[in-house]
Amino acid sequence: MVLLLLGNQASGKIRIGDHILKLQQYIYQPKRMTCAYGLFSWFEKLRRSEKYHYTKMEKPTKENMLDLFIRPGEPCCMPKGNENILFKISDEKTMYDRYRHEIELDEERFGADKVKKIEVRRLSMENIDKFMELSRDEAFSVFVPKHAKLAGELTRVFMEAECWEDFLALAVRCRDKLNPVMFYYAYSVALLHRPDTKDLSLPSPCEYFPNKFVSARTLAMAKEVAYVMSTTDSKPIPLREQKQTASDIEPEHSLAYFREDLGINMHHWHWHLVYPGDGISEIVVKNRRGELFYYMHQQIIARYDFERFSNNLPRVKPFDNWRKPFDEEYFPKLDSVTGSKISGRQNGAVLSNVNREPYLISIDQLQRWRDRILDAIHLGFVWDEAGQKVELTEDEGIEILGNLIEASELSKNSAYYGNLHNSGHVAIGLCHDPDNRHLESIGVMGDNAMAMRDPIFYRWHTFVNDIFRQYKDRLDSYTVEELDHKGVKVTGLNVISKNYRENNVFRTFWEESNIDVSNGLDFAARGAARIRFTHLNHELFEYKIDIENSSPTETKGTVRIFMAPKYNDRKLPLNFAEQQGLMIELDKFSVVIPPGSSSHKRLSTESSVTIPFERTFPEGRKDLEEMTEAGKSVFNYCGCGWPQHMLIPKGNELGLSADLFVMVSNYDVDMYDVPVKKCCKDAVSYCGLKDSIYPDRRKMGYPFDRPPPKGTDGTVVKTLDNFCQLTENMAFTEVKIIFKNDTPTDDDDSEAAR
Ligand code: CUO
Repeated sequence: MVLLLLGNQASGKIRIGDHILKLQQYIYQPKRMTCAYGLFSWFEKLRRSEKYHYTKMEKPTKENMLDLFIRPGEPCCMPKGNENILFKISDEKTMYDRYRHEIELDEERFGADKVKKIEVRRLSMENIDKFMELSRDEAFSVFVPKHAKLAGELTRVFMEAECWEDFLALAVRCRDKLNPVMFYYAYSVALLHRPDTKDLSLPSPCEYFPNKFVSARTLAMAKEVAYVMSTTDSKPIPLREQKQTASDIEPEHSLAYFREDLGINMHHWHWHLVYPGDGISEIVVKNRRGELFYYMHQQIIARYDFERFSNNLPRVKPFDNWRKPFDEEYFPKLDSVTGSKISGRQNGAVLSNVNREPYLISIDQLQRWRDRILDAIHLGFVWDEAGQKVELTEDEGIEILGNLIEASELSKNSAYYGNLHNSGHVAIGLCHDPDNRHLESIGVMGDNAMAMRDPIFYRWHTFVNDIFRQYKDRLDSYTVEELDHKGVKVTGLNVISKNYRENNVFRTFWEESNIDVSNGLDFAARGAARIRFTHLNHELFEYKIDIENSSPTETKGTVRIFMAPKYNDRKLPLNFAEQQGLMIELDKFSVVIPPGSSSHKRLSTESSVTIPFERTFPEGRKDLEEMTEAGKSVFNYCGCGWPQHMLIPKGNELGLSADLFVMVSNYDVDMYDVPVKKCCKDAVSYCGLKDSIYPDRRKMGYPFDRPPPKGTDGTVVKTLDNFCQLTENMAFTEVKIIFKNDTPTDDDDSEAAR
């Protein structure tokens, strides 16, 4: 009979399953049950194998690698995305221990014609158990050396896969077994760095880990909307950063729009993916990596202080007394990827020794590391692991210190100088439960996608920046020759608002933008779930720089645009030394300067420090796309860069005064001729150029990274005006930043949500 059935099936006329089901119904009668049990089991196996016989398996495409980001908590055997993609490995029993039987039912649940099976290569991975040392529900932190090493090792495994198909096979094998945050960290780093995958544009982390960016309460509402609406045009759920984490009683909460901004936190997450501290050398060793660690974080602090002045708050104080209770509490209202609540920090909490595997940090040790680093700075050299002196030269010093203080794998001597910055993140992140007696996991300071939400992040990084500052203060000031571009004179600097047609005014305002987070809502219905973010933005503007070239031939220059507040929070004018530390870079680009007078224009959306608006908020604004080339090429950006909507600080309603500075330095001295490679593009100033050396030979922050030089009168310059008088290729102009406080109301919220 079986042969007959198989024969009919082979002819393609009869489905074997139909006959087997009839046989099963016959055999299920009680009297025949016992004797037929063996036969039934065999039939059942045959029936299940038939599904695979009838379902077409497809070969993966490289783009399928991005499908692994969809619903990271749902196993690979659950359909992913609009195409309902399922990843299959022939020995899948080793993959889905919990769902060994259930996964075979997938087609019955979703319909065989509605799923698309992607057949992934069978590839053994002998050391997978090693990566399972970190359980799935433990908090992963790249600031913890043991975690960073493990993630670095996993990245190495992914990097060494012979082709992207093998890489995909390994990733599918690991995805459902390993700690999800560690897996996605290592997977993303490898995707960004492998020659055969670096052209893929990674999804925004908010789309697959929305819990790191959106409050648990809002996500619960998003799940409800996804379940009820199940259409792509459901109304967005408002997330009001200004109301999300604290009330106005807390003065620091007035900065929440900056600290909790989606784009800023995504930038920080992405920066650490591009510059991991551990892993194989082709990932970690990057041109001027240590210096960029210093500069990118220095710019964050300068921008934060600018925002503080916008809100009548004083500059952030360094967190340098580690025995004193914290002044600022923070309660993030976020859940971890695995569902537990991310702990907050009470007012009066104190830093104490951390004694919970794998976190072991003593404050005495932190102090020793700090003192040894300061000794190195003031002696002018570090001791390397071989006991040799390595001089902190003008050229290499900042690079050595960046890697030493962070500390990355490139530290000259991690046994002696330790792991100061990373350990500080961990110790602060665990101050609420340093010995694990309450089984609370690490706070936001332990996660680089969330750390910038906490006010203490800025105090910690101000402390770190002050160490770098001590090194910079020991260097010579720039000479006139080092600042000048002979024959080049800046004769005019204006900024023109495109819509208002007014000079030297930046206009800022609140704006609302949506993101669909449904790809990150594990085990929820498959409808769209759009969250509406309220964020700062500014009117599109254009710089106009007038230059006079007195030489008879054309020349090239590097235009460097910075801005600093003019007055402090008490409305007192800032001197040059103070303004130097507050200068935020707005743009840097090269120009060809013909002989005589010329005018050069540059749009705000072309900034070298930002990634396009649409990269943060993919729904984007169509009118912007029409206006700019940057908008059109948005998907050529890899994702690292300051968000365009946060380029200009908030200012205030009366107009915050600031100094806009421009320098046209000598391109022949500044720039390497860097070949532009065909791949996605990051914001160069804060992220470097992918696969290339950093495209500026000057030190990062030039010309404001050294002590103030002597002015034309022979005394140290005291004002920006004195400084600009040193050479003709520098100029500044006073600008106002006017903020329009048009906050959407609660009524708008409720209407939008329902
Ligand atoms: Cu980016 Cu402390 O390194 O945050």
